[in-house]
Amino acid sequence: MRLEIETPSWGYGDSGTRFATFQQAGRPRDVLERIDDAAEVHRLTGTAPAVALHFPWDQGVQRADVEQRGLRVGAVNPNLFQDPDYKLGSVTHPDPGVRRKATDHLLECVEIATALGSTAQSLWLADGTNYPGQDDLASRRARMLECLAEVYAALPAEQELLVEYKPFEPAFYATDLADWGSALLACQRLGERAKVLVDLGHHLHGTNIEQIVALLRAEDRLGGFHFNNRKYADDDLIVGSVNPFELFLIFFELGDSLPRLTIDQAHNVEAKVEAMVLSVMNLQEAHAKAQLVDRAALAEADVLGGHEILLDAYKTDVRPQCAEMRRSLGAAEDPIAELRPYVERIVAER
Ligand code: LRH
Ligand code: MN
Repeated sequence: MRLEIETPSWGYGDSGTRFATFQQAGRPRDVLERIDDAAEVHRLTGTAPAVALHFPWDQGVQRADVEQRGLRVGAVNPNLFQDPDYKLGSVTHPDPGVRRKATDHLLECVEIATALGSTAQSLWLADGTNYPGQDDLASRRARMLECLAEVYAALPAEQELLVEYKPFEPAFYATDLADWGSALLACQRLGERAKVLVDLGHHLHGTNIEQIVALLRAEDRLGGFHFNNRKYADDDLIVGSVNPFELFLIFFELGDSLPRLTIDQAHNVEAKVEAMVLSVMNLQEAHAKAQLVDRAALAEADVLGGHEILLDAYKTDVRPQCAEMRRSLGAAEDPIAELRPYVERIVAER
C-alpha cells in the first residue's frame, strides 16, 4: 500500500522508432490529456500518485493542473538531446557557448521543479562520440563536471540530482555517462544529493542489475529507477514483460527502503494507458513477492536452500493479495477490465 510509482508523461504520447511512429486512437493531444491518462492509471491501481515530466515536452504545465487531477509532480527531466546545437554534446561540448546554453537549460529546470513542487532533477545525457579521435574523452568529462557543479550548487535543499547512465545510443563509440561507475564517480564529485538512476534498459548483456542496485544502495547513492524491460537493447518495453525474475530480484535487493520508482517506457504498438496499468500491476506483484522472502531462514540456508527460499516467494501467486490491496486503497481489483470505459471515452472525445 505504501508503493508510490511515478508514471512518465511521455509514456502516454506518441512514440516510435527511427522506422516509424504510429498514432493511436485516443492519443493525448496535449500535456493536460497526458496527465488525465496518468490520473486514470492512479485511480485504477492506487499506487501511481505521481507523474514525471519532461521539458520542453511538457512546457506550460502548472502545478494546479497536476494536483487538481489528484496527482503530484514527480521528477523533472531536462532535455539536452534534441536541440541541433547539442549534436556534438551539451555540457561536454568543446564550445563554451553551447555548454553555457546547456547549463542554463538545467538551471531553468531547477526553477521549474521548484514551481511545480518537484524534488528531483532526473538527468540523462545523450552526450558521446561516434569515432575514436572525434574528441578528447577526459576533457569532455572535465567540461561536464564543471557544468554540473554549477547546477548542483543551484539546487535548493529539497531537490536531489539523479544521474542516469546509458552505454550507447545515440552515441555509438563513447558515451560520457556510460555506466554505473562513471555516474557514481560524478555523483561523489558533485555532492551527497547527487545519486545514480538505474534505467533497466541501459545495461550491456550479461550485466547483473540487481547487484548494481545492492552496491549503490550500500553506498547510499541509489537515487531511483527507470523501470522498463528489454530483450535486445534499450527496447523500453513493459516492465516485467521480458524478465520478471530479474524484477523480483531487484525488489528483493531493495528490501523495505524504496528509492524513487519511475516508469520509463515507449508503447509503440500496444494500447498506451493499458500498458501503463499493466506496468504498475507488474511492479505491485514484484514488490509483493519480494516481501514474502523469509530473510531469517535465508540467513541460515545453504547454497540451494537460499535459492529455493527465493523461488518459493517468486513462485507465489500474489495477484489475489494485490487485488485486495487495490480494493482497500479504493482502486480497482481488476484495473484492466475497469479501464475499458475510459479508453472508449478518450477515443470518442480525442
Ligand atoms: C534515454 C531515456 C531517458 C529519457 C528518455 C525518454 O534512453 O531513458 O531517461 O529522457 O529515455
Ligand atoms: Mn530512462
